[in-house]
Amino acid sequence: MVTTGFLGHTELPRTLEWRNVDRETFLNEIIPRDRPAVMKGLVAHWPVVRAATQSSQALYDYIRAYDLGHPTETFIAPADIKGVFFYRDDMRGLNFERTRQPLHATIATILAHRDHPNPPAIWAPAASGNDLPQFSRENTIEILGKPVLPRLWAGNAITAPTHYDMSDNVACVAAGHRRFTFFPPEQLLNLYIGPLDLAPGGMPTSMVKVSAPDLERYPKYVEALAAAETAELEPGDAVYIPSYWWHNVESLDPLNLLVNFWWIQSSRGPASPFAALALGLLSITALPASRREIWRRMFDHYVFQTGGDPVPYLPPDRRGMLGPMNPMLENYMRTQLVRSITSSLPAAMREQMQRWMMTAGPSVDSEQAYGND
Ligand SMILES: O=C(O)CCC(=O)C(=O)O
Repeated sequence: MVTTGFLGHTELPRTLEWRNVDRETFLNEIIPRDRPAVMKGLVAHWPVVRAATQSSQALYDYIRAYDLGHPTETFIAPADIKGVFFYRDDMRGLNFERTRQPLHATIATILAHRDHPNPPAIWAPAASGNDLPQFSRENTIEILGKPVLPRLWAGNAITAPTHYDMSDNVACVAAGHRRFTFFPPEQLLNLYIGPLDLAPGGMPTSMVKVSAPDLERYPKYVEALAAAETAELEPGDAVYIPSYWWHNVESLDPLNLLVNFWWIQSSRGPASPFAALALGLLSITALPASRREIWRRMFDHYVFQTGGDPVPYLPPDRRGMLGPMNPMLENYMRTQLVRSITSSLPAAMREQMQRWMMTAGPSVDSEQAYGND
């Protein structure tokens, strides 16, 4: 492995910092940059931060008092993964086991291993604030201008490998220290993304381990590093992570708690762009190059609208799916899509899938450990 002669991830330029951030500063200075921004002390007043600053036991007691006790997804792995929740070396799965237990039970397990020299890696990612309603009422941020459901991330010294989320994010450190490494969205090619349908936290993830990059295998990662920046947060600090920014997050203490707020600031359509990518892979990638090229132009014209309004010559109310969306049109398009993608399935499966997709569909939670909506 080559690891000399390049900037280590801890030596990168620092993410810009703000102090005393209020909603105006957030809206007028931070969001328009469309880059990560550290907001020092944004949540230093939070009851959970005060409890964590007092002691780990006080933090546990605080969470225990408010946790309704619903099981939440929890990842556990032996010490030899060195805290990095990742792919297995043979890529035939992930290097951890999943279980479900209440958040407070996970914190108790972490504390029980606290003085162990080689504890297992333990991580409860994205526990829902709905399972701790009083917590969610007491620890809020004003800068978003509306209530947003918090998610709690508790773990020992673990690493969330480099991934992006489709939601914007304000991530607040409640306990322990966290090091973020950020890469701009356009570094996609230099980050060597793993399989789109198998990723440690559900979202597309870089194959490069930030703490020990294999530059022989992933040489262009050096270019990603040249565009990267880093931030180390302490309890009470927060960081704004714009959607699609790749981030690797290292929890640095024996007990760490992050509370994040995923929200969507820009307008968006009623379906997921990620689903469009999957459908593109199903329908276009296998076509001959000349046909793919036709579709590339079709997408540029209709979807990306690189030439502006694709149908200025049609009256606005006669544009069908090229016009403004409304619930009837949206339902019609969904029905057509479901028919089209299920048509080649065996009858029983097709009927079951059509019933499922046209009624409830998967719940947001089951799809989105990492905000893949
Ligand atoms: O800090 C962590 O454990 C991961 C958090 C994260 O990936 C996020 O807030 O999007």
